[in-house]
Amino acid sequence: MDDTMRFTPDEIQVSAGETIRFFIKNTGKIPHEMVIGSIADLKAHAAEMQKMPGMQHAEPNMITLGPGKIGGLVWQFDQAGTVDFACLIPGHMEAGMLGKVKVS
Ligand SMILES: [Cu+2]
Repeated sequence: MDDTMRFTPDEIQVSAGETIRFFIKNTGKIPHEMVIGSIADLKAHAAEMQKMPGMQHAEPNMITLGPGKIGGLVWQFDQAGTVDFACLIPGHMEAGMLGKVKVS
């Protein structure tokens, strides 16, 4: 994750049923997060965060990392299809900070 509002890579291929451990590094100078979900859920969550700046949250589908920090996120992809992920810090997803996991 970096301050150009990008995930690298922003597209990941996995097989249905696989459990993936993501190792994530924030190489930027501001906090970023990775939240896994459908694009509809991500947008709803982003709207909530706009209303409550500085909202603290910790759920199994997400991680927030400060500048220079490294973290992990484990997620099982059960079904074939596309799962989205995004940074829900206000303005980041809108600036393009999102990606896709293609499950086949
Ligand atoms: Cu971000």
